Amino acid sequence: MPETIYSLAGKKVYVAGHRGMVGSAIVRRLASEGCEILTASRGDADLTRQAEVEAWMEKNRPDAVFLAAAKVGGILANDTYPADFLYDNLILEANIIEAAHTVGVEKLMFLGSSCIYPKFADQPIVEESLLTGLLEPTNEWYAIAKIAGIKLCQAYRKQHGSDFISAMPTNLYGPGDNFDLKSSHVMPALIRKAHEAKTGHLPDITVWGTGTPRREFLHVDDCADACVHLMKTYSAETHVNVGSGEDVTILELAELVSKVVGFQGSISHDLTKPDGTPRKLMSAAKLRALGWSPRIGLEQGITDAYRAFLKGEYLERKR
Ligand code: GFB
Repeated sequence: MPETIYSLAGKKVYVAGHRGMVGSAIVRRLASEGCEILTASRGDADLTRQAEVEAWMEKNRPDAVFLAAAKVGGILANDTYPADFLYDNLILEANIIEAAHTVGVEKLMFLGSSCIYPKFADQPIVEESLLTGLLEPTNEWYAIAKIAGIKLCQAYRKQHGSDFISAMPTNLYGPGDNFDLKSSHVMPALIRKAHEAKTGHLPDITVWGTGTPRREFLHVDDCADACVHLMKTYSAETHVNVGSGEDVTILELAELVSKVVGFQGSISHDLTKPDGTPRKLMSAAKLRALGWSPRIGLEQGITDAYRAFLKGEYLERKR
């Protein structure tokens, strides 16, 4: 195990985005770190309003920050609301990073996404592929905002010596996911579709696109564990991929979800919906070398996500 260079014990740790799937998983994971967890509801501070973020940071003065707040969504939401995905994410990350610098936060982790990489990057995608080619058009707006977040962390490190680092999670799923069929990612959508087809005795479920794109998935509790690990052991300019190191086709995923849910019907396709990037398997080499690997396999993780869905542990968003 690599040495702890930043202990969270006894620190005031602000989790921005604590009500989201990733932020809430980080809050759960931090429970065993002996730190004081700080969260801000929308009423405490609207993260898109600079003055409110500054005032909240001045008042609460965290030692460390996990920047997991973001406007997120699946392929259709990204493609339909480009202004929201670009503006909201740019503004909230800029507000939090600048305010963190102003109040002297010791360490900050910015969370991005695997969509920052070029659409046709060599696979598995190494961290150095950033900015070497054109982005996938369905989510370039979100990707540009996330690339700006990485660059903000690098810029504050370069200009001010700030210990601000970035982690780039792959496609995440698990408790607290968004199961709204228009705005969700593929995993929660397929879980919901398979469940409703099973309970409604429907003959099939519909998969968007051709089913041939490949995606890598990581359970959100593994992601939270990796983020805490990096926060304690990593300090450098380069962002770090956070993934499982394995991918499946969307059709294979639909079959696995059907198996877990117990849906035995067939799978049809809606070819009016986009496929998006053909493949985005990130290299896990750097994170492995830093001493972390995932614990939750895909089938086990889907079983847990389905359990959470049945218990109503999810977010329902309009978009
Ligand atoms: O998860 P997803 O929406 O996002 O879609 P991306 C992944 C693949 O699953 C695409 C297909 O090829 C979709 O066409 N798919 C099949 C479905 N059925 C469905 C369905 O019912 N719902 C959804 N949503 N997809 C997102 C980016 O890209 O990934 C974000 O738009 C972010 O910016 C996120 O980076 C992690 O993997 O294509």
